[in-house]
Amino acid sequence: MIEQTLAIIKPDAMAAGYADAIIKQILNNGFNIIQKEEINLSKEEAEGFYAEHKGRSFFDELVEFMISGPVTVMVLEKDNAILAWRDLMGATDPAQAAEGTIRKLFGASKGNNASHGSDSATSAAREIDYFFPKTCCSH
Ligand code: IDP
Ligand code: MG
Repeated sequence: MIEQTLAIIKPDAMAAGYADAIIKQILNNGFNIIQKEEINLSKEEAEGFYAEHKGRSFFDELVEFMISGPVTVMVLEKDNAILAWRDLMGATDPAQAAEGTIRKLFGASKGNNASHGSDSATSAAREIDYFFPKTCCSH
């Protein structure tokens, strides 16, 4: 099934100059990038985006990281996009991520792991709507 998912190139990867290489990987893997915007998240936006993690030990660190510099937010589309993008990113911790994945190639640590991807259809609909209202399938 053709799906859409939300991808973010996180501040670490943006600052290191990896954005173009990551976008190249996305296109090489057959995704269509149907929305793309470089933005600076406010603290409130970052907290709201990661609301599911509120109360976790790493929440404050995560929010500070996500507002530390610009990010690129994108809507990716292809067959099974949600799982396909999670697979291409690799495991949350770059040390555990498979060879050739984006987090393995460009991530430095479990926190600074270069990219975000929606983890389910429900998350994808919410996250796409969070940054690109009226884009996703839920409308
Ligand atoms: P995911 O991004 O692979 O879905 P989640 O468990 O949803 O992973 O965590 C969201 C983000 O929070 C991670 O991508 C990472 O940036 C950060 N994070 C998760 N666990 C830790 C941790 O133990 N220490 C620091 N940051 C973490
Ligand atoms: Mg997650």
